[in-house]
Amino acid sequence: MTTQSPADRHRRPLPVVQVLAEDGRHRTICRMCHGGCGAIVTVDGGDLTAIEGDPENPNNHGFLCAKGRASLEHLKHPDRLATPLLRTGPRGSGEFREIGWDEALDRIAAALDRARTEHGPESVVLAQGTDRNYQEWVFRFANSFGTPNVLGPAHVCFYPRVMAGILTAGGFTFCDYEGRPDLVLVWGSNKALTHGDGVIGTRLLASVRDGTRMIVIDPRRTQLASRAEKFLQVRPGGDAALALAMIHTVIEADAYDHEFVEKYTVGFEDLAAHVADYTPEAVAERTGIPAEEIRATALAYAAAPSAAIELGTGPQQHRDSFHTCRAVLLLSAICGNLDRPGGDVLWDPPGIDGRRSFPRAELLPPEQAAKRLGGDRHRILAMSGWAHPGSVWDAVLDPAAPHRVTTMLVHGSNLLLNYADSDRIRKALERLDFLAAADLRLTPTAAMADVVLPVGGWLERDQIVEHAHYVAARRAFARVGDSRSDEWILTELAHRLGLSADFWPDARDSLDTRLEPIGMDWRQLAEIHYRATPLVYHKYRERGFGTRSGKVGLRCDALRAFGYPLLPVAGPPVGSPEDGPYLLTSAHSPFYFNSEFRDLPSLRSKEPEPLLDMHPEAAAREGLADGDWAELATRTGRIRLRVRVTDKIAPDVVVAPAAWWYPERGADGGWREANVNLLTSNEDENPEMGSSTFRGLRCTVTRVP
Ligand SMILES: Nc1nc2c(c(=O)[nH]1)N[C@H]1C(S)=C(S)[C@@H](COP(=O)(O)OP(=O)(O)OC[C@H]3O[C@@H](n4cnc5c(=O)[nH]c(N)nc54)[C@H](O)[C@@H]3O)O[C@H]1N2
Ligand SMILES: Nc1nc2c(c(=O)[nH]1)N[C@H]1C(S)=C(S)[C@@H](COP(=O)(O)OP(=O)(O)OC[C@H]3O[C@@H](n4cnc5c(=O)[nH]c(N)nc54)[C@H](O)[C@@H]3O)O[C@H]1N2
Ligand code: SF4
Ligand SMILES: [Mo]
Repeated sequence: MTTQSPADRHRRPLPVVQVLAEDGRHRTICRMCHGGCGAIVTVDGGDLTAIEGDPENPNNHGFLCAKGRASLEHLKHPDRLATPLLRTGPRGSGEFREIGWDEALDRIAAALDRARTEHGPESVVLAQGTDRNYQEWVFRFANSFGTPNVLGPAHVCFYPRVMAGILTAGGFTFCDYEGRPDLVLVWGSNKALTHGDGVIGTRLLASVRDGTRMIVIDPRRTQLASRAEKFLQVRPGGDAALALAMIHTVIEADAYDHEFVEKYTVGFEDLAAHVADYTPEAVAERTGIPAEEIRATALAYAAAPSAAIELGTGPQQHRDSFHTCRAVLLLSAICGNLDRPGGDVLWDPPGIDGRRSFPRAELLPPEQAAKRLGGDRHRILAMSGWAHPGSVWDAVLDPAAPHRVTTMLVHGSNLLLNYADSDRIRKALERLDFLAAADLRLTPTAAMADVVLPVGGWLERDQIVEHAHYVAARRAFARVGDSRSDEWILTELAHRLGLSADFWPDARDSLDTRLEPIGMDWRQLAEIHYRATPLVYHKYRERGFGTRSGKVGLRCDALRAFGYPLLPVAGPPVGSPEDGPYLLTSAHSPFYFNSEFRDLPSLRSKEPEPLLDMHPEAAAREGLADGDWAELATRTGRIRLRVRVTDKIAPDVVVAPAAWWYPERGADGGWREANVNLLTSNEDENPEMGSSTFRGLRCTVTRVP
């Protein structure tokens, strides 16, 4: 029996890095984050020796951030999993023994098959973290297997915005920096540091350098905020009220785009009547922004010849998430900014067998789709194809649940760190009959698994990268130990479970098939590396909007069937002052990617400890000084963080980092010490999307002696 915990790494041999590419410089696409920067990898003397930004890539023009530059450190890290592991000790103990791939896959297939026979395919949950360009494989596997239950962070990560877009305007929008907006509203997004799917922050900054004006709406005075012409320091959770008051102002001042509203929208009169009560004065306290500032911002936005809204996760991790996203989209629509150059452009897929078609939703029988967990409570989330996390934990823990969950296969998600109420998740993972996890590392979540599968990271797989404005080839340059890709694993499991008809003999064969619709094969794409797809504006003039009415639903009639409000509303704040004097929010770190990379020395040295941002007045009130340890608590739990005193936030707001753990602290990674999701819960989730409240929670802060 071997013990596989990071603390024991010096006793294990370093994983062997097998180099698959010839000596030379090779172009590829970085995936240390969502950004999709062009990168050049140098192979020299049979080793991967350097990585740099690709000056010819139109997305990043040679830029590579600190995380991108740490890619080889990540690839060759001593804690990389090199072989499949079978659990030998209690769940979470980190005691495993090495096994071969055949045994690992046979065991997982047997567990999935047993669950399918004994409890129905819906008792198997496929979990998937934030998208890493293989998400469509997880869905295809689930649909083919017959389970409607794919669990992911969609409810807090851009799906409120995606679904608001689809239901309102027939698609989701992204900012057209190429078209040089006159103004950009950066709303709860830290884009310059977090980047976005295929559209990195440097595009925003380049546009600002070229004259785009910028207004930032954020509880923190971020780097972007200090460069903006206006900064609105919104209270966490105040965004829906703010957006509605901006709509109110634009309509009251008659500053909207009459022609667009008349020709291309439905429900304007209803919207106007609905926002009548959302005066800037009425929302000033809720939003923390003086009425005059709200008015001035709304009018500046409406007056801009073209304006784009960069809407981040800040406003999407809250009970109002869906309504906020709808309200922001309506603001854009009535000001004529939809699908206009320099505005909010509707996503048009680049035509490959990609995100939309590859999952083969039609493989899932309707009676199985009806068993999607949370589908009765969070109808829009279910409609988007995702199971609701809180409902999944219920289905594991409640023996009387109508659709029990007994088995889970996790591809790239650190569940214990990233979902609300981590203690409850831990109980659920303990209760499962069988848990398998595919990851690069033995995370606190993978340490709970019965079988752990080692996967290769972004430098270790041939993959099609699909974005609105390009298709590109990510290449495999190395293999670490005996690790494999998620695509390979799912294909091998499919063959063992009688699902071969929906897959390929070898996962790599799929690459050619997926490119067929654009008249290419993988070899050709790999050769040209990057294929731009030109943006088309004003698509609605010919095709209409992809909604039932063909117009933008200011009043969203599609919501009637679900019993949800047809016009966006701002709910009351979550919690009450008795729960604590501070409003807690969180943000993603510039140097980590969610729970990843705290084990990479070059990045850890930049942010060695979990920091709690507090205003000087608040720190003084609690007897805390910069660098002190403090206990942060909510009704749900308590954690310890180091205080950083800063005047970049309001006196009654505190900010904690998302997803902090200590990879150096043994198998459980100290996951209960600084994990902000020990403080969050499945209460207060919104009906539409089930979004957890990660932003705007009542809390207390006390000194740790
Ligand atoms: N309180 C609070 N909670 C949050 C957030 C917040 O802001 N505040 N943010 C939320 C958001 S936006 C998101 S997206 C989620 C993120 O939730 P997750 O997606 O679960 O986040 P990660 O921590 O990135 O976990 C990903 C895991 O996948 C592994 N991995 C990396 N690449 C691959 C690969 O190619 N294949 C496989 N199989 N594994 C891989 C990594 O080692 C890591 O362990 O967290 C959410 N949770
Ligand atoms: N470096 C790095 N890059 C990342 C990630 C990472 O962890 N690190 N994670 C990736 C993932 S999965 C995602 S989803 C994206 C997220 O990218 P962003 O959307 O930029 O995410 P955050 O930094 O979590 O939040 C953005 C801003 O919202 C603010 N905010 C907090 N609460 C509120 C609120 O109530 N209202 C408003 N208006 N703003 C609020 C925060 O102060 C922060 O500045 O980044 C991706 N890229
Ligand atoms: S921004 Fe993201 S994609 Fe670009 S170099 Fe950094 S980690 Fe890689
Ligand atoms: Mo995310």
